[in-house]
Amino acid sequence: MLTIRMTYITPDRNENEIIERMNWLPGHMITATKEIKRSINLVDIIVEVRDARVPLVSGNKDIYKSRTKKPYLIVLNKTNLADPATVKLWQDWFTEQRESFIFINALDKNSINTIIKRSKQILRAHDATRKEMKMMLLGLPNTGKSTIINKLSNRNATKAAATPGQTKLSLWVKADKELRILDTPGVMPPVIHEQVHTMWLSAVHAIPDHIITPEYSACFLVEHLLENRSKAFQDFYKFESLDIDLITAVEHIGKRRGCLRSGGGGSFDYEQIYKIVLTDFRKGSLGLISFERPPVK
Ligand SMILES: Nc1nc2c(ncn2[C@@H]2O[C@H](COP(=O)(O)OP(=O)(O)OP(=O)(O)O)[C@@H](O)[C@H]2O)c(=O)[nH]1
Ligand SMILES: [Mg+2]
Repeated sequence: MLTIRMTYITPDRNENEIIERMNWLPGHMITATKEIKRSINLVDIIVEVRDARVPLVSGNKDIYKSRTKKPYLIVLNKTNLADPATVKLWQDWFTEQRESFIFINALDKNSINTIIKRSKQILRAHDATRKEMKMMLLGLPNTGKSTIINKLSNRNATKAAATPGQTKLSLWVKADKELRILDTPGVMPPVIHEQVHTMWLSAVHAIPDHIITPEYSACFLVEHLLENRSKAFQDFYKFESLDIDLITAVEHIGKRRGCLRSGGGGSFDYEQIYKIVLTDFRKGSLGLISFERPPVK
């Protein structure tokens, strides 16, 4: 198991406590997982929505795929936030694996329409006469399931929002005469084996910030961007050089964004800096970042 350094800025933070939280699986997700497994029989096609920046680690496929022979489409969403060169590597990899997959950006309607096109193609390969389609969308929290359904049905049929764990109950939405879609609550895999995977999932906000803490998530991101010599990160916060340590980088961001504690004394409001870093990253201001690369043969 790859162990990442968990001693960030707050000196007395209990490292074990953070590691224990790696496997975040609240009660409603356990119930939802059971319900999803039951509902699989009601649908014609399963569409699993993942995050294009972590194409395997944000996947849950084995849980469901092993239980069904239903047609299965993997949708890699938020491609507009992923590194284009790494997306290309993944496209080749998924093609080699003979998976049905598409990379999309759910904020773009054309992109969303490709889900319908691909699903119809896949279904017709099973049953050439089929017109109506019942589709289930599943995936980790915050991957964009509800956004996709709202765009497909042209209304806010189900709640979509920037915090993970928005959808708590499954909901059928009629998109048109021929298409009904089941929105399901985002659920985490039962076990995450690698600490660094938890950090990736927290960075892309599949796990809420209070679980790993904004400090660990933001510091992980700053270290990742420093190590990867991110030009966009350097330009956005106007670093003269990226040959600096974590604390210097965090305090530089604090200075630039005026994150000083009230009452003077020149001490930094670190919590404010962490929130800024996470928000800027998730908006895409710190560049197009892919965390995971395809497995090497
Ligand atoms: N940049 C970007 N943001 C997206 C994309 N798709 C969805 N989002 C945003 O991601 C956030 C989560 O979207 P939701 O549709 O609520 O995600 P969900 O999968 O339904 O989440 P849960 O119900 O919590 O499982 C929202 O703020 C969306 O606007 C995308 O392709 N690109
Ligand atoms: Mg949702």
